[in-house]
Amino acid sequence: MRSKKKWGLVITLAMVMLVSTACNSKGASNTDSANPAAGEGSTPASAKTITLGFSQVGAESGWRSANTKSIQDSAKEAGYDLKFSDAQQKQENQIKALRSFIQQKVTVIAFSPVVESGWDTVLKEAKDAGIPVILTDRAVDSPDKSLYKTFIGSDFVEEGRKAGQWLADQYKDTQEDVNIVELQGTTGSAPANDRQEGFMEIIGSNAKLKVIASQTGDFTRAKGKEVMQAFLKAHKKIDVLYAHNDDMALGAIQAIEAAGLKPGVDIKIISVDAVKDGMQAAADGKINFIVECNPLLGPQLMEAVQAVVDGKEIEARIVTDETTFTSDQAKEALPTREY
Ligand code: GYE
Repeated sequence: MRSKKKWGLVITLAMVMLVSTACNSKGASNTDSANPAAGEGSTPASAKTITLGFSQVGAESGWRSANTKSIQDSAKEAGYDLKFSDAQQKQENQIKALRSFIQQKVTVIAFSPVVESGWDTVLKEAKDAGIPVILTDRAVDSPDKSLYKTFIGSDFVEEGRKAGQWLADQYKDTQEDVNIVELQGTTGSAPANDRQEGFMEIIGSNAKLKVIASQTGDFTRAKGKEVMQAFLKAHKKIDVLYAHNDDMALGAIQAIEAAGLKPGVDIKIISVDAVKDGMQAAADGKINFIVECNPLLGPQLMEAVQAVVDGKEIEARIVTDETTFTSDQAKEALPTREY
């Protein structure tokens, strides 16, 4: 009995020693492989938690809410530590947010610039601090392309062209003037500038298509409604409304109905985005044509962040795929629409 016990103790001790050596060596090799730069006393960013500082424009539209959710969900899925900041549509707030990200030494900064101009100084500060910047959704007009790694987002000029093309096709045989009013997005923003440019480029070839009034509705429903009310007061004959986003079109629809007119019939409506509420209005025949603008940029952004951190080559421009919807197509697409 005694000797059996003794041998048992010896075996147990031997096993404990074996296991602990195995653990130690495993632990050591783990550390080494996870941190190839350990000997040099620094950990590469890819082995640490990536901190992503994201400065969002605001919460002005259905598009923006879907975009924010996409970024938050994808960052979580990628395991990144997301520092999210809402600029409430003010450039000064975005500049403050970017400076605070620089101070916090985040791994990567991404942002959707509210307007196109005025970014060079702060972008230079990020570059000097060695923090890579990725633009999403909206572009900047900085001539120095080395200030950011890539720009992920839609081709807004093309969106404007698609809107113009639909209109040009509808009225190609018109003998009468077609009076168009335009609700522009936020003044100075890339989508407002570009959606106007693309639209004018196409309709410019038919002299009957006339933009009789054009004003900003700041991409919001409330402003869209207010400006449309003013348009209706000032102009007797309005044939078409071109709104740079669904939310402004939805606000304008309220103003048109309040004036005793039928949206989609008395006044044809074209808008951009194709968010659920816009698609519903299209399915109801109140919006005649929507150009899609995809807000689900989160997965592409996280891929780009990883590539930048890993030091991989990255395309300077990543364009999102988009389509268009007539009323019938909107009706068909609505039940499976994600946002
Ligand atoms: O179309 C609008 C939003 O920048 C593409 O911003 C975005 C635009 C979008 O407020 O609804």
